[in-house]
Amino acid sequence: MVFYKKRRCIEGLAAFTIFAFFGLSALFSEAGQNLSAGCAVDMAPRTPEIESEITARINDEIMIAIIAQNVTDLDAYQVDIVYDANGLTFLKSLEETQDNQNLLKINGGETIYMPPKHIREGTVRIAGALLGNHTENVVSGGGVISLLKFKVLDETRKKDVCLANVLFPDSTGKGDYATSLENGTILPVDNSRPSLDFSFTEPDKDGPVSIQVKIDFSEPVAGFEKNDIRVSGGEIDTFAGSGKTYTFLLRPEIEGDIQITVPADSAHDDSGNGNLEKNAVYSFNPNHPPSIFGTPPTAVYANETYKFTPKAEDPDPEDSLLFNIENKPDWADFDIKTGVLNGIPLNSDIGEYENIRISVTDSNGDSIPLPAFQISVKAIENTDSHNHDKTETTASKPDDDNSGGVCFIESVQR
Ligand SMILES: [Ca+2]
Ligand SMILES: [Ca+2]
Ligand SMILES: [Ca+2]
Repeated sequence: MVFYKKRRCIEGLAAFTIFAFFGLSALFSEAGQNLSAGCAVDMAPRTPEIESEITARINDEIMIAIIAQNVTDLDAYQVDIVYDANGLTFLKSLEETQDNQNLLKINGGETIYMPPKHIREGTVRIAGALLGNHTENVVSGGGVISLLKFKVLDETRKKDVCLANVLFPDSTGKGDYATSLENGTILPVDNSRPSLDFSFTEPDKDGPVSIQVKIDFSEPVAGFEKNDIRVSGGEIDTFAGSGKTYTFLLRPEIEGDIQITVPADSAHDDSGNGNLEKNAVYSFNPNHPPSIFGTPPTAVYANETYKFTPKAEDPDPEDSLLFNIENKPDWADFDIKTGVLNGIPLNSDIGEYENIRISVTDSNGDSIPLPAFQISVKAIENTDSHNHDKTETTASKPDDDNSGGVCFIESVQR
């Protein structure tokens, strides 16, 4: 992966030029204008890209490259490298390696590469130049101008390697300071083990019984597969995911608690740290539909009370029940909490009330109806010979009967 993160290191102005540093000014050819030149730290010189970050462990010896960029007719350079002296020890600098030819040499010129100079704690200065005054040897473009080797003293924190006072001088003693600088960083070693969390999405009550399970790791992991997940009481379907997030469908095989486990070291992070074990329990309690019973009276005399109370149950202890009615007669009231249908029809209500439907619904929306029924509201017959059946009706003797006759209550069972 290639990063191009810029960092600035605070560094005092270099008080002297490369000429004071070398004392070799007479030997230099003339550099071109390098006002737009840049310089970068490549933390991994063996790859062609410029990497701004690497990870290194304590006691590792790391080589970094200093890259001149966008130079014109370059024949000399001077660069200060400012590093974290508590986390790194500077070991040596090199003009070039087998893998990295020095930019100044690409046109066949001879060079001088000065020994690195520790100008203060945590700052080393490097410099190099073409020898002689051969304009055909000056170079343009970009490439390695120096390599530096450090030893890592501390792997627990980030350590920066910054550029300062990057000077591309000319033979007059003046130089152009590169203003576009790309620094490097040594990242701390990752010793942390990935952890993970489960989240569950409740099944759609109308769909097939499956629970959407999401696993979120604390950092990207590799090597995590369906077979890494142990499930007791269910099956895994349609496993997918990468990096930090994975999903699958859990198909329950039992009612009650389903155990899910991701064992330790099922997956690992970029540094090879295996994950911590994680257990979860999903309580699978599918809804059971309610049931409703009762035989509504199907006839009532005008001016008498009609009352029907259905009985309903639900196996799920958490569920509460609500009743509903369709085609309720206008003369009756209906209580959605008890299901009671209750009223006194008047003479004006005499007639047939058909297709009355009472149903009960549980907290999960499952609904069960009674068979549709009808109620006949009849005129009172002026006779003594009616039988009473009060099993489902509440009889009440009228204290005022407009018809003047004797009142009887009739309950007609379906
Ligand atoms: Ca590289
Ligand atoms: Ca980690
Ligand atoms: Ca239920």
